[in-house]
Amino acid sequence: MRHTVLMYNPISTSPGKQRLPLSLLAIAAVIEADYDSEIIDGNLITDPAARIIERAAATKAKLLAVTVMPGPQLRQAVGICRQVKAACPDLLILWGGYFPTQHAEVCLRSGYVDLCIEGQGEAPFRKLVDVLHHGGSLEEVPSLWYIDAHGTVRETPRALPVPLDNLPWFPYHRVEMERYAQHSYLGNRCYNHNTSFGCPFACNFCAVVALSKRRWIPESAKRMADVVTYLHDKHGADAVEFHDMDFFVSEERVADFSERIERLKMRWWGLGRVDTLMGYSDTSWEKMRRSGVKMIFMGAESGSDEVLERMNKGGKSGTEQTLAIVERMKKYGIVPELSFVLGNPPDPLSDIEASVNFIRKLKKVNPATELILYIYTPVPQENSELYEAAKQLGFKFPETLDEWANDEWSQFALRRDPATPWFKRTAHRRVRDFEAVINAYYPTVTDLRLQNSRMKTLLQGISGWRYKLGFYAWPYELKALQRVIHYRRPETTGF
Ligand code: B12
Repeated sequence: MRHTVLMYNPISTSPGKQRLPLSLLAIAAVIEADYDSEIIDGNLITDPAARIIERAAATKAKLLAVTVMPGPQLRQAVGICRQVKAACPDLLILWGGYFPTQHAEVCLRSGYVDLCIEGQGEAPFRKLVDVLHHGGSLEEVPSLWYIDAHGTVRETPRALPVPLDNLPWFPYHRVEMERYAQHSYLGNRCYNHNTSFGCPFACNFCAVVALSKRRWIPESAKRMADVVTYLHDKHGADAVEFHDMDFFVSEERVADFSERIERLKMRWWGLGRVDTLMGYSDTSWEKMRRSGVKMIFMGAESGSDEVLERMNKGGKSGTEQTLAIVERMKKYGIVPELSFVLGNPPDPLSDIEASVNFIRKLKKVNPATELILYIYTPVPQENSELYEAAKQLGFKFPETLDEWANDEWSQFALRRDPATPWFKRTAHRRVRDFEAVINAYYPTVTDLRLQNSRMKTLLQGISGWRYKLGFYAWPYELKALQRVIHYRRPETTGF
């Protein structure tokens, strides 16, 4: 008899914008040969608790595996898991992904999360499922957090990284593929995929470090191309978003992949580092262009080299490199999408000013550059200068899941107005006023409705004087207009 494992992807996005739940597909893949899995996606249904409770009774499942990242996902996961535990006390609830990797103990102390797996999930998950269904001890499961019979929180050693080519393909038949085809600036049927795990760098504002401990484990160019070809041929994909933490670490892999998929005439998007991409040869850029890359997301982070140093960006990062990459990408007609992490402790206003001036320079070099302005929110990391500064200024993470799920901490995770001790109203206003002006003067290319429209001309006309004079305060007219046309900021649908 095949046992069933239930899986739950809490809501993370607005209806109609859902992406394939890759985290769950990745772990479902490693049990597919011997177990059934059912993926319940909170982005597709209104009452996930009722569905989970009903499916637990029908399948007699022993385990509910939940993926959790901070923000809306965590908030829904808290409410739903508490409800499910009350209705099905014998169903073990396992959390994995970004949030439990960083805050496992808080999860276990909730009383309804029984187990957490940290880091790369496939190998520990397979082992855990076998132990639960066929016997064995939890101590044998790597990367696991649990509470032992004496009420002590236990953590087993991290699993060794598993090369992605050694893992099975995602079991796409476990989800309704049709419901995840997205219409976006990339294409009419855009799917998402993930081709590597981790990142070799240790930026101290980034949650990826805890997850992958500076390892980067890629899928081969051949397998990448095979998966993309499958999505194209079988599911009609005309575009792909790659959700890798760093898609571009290996130039050879990207160039090889680009050559392999050129014939498909698809469009794609991925995330990489400025310095890595500056190191790519013209030949590789040309191959990428021909293969259909339309936009590349990169962390510019700051307009101050001193702040970049404090962020431990590593490599050859620097503002000169960022200016050079936007210029280089202009030549290939590929849009640079740059994210900034503003408002760092202890002096948020000075780093905001440096970045505002730098962004103006970037836009002058390449007006198509897209901007995402995040506010620094700490992540737990050892030896992190920024986290240490934050703690000294009174920052402390919540100690219960209920606190994490309240309004204030849910807002924190969105990285727009985190209410950290050093980030005051004046700093918040400065960032959002500047954002209103720059978004009006240079509207995003990802909003299909704004392409060549009269609205775009209107926005630019009204904001022109402000942008030219550098006068950003009180842009009420722009904010009102942006509300009327439902201006879509890139980061509300991105990362
Ligand atoms: C896709 C994605 C989304 C999707 C949602 C996906 C979904 N599940 O429905 C969308 C676009 C909606 C989204 C939104 C947000 N996101 Co997001 N997102 C990502 C992204 C790019 C990829 C995640 C992914 O699918 N990877 C592929 C899979 C295969 O890898 P994985 O998730 O790591 O899973 C592996 C392990 O983690 C583990 N695992 C994961 N889940 C589970 C579960 C179990 C049971 C087990 C055993 C193991 C396990 O095993 C898997 C296989 O090894 C990551 C960055 C990144 N590249 O990782 C950010 C990221 C997770 N997001 C982040 C954030 C903060 C958000 C937001 C909350 C805020 C924001 N704008 O940034 C928003 C919410 C926006 C809103 N509308 O309110 C942050 C989290 C930061 C942190 N402190 O932890 C990240 C890390 C981005 C970043 N670099 O800062 N996101």
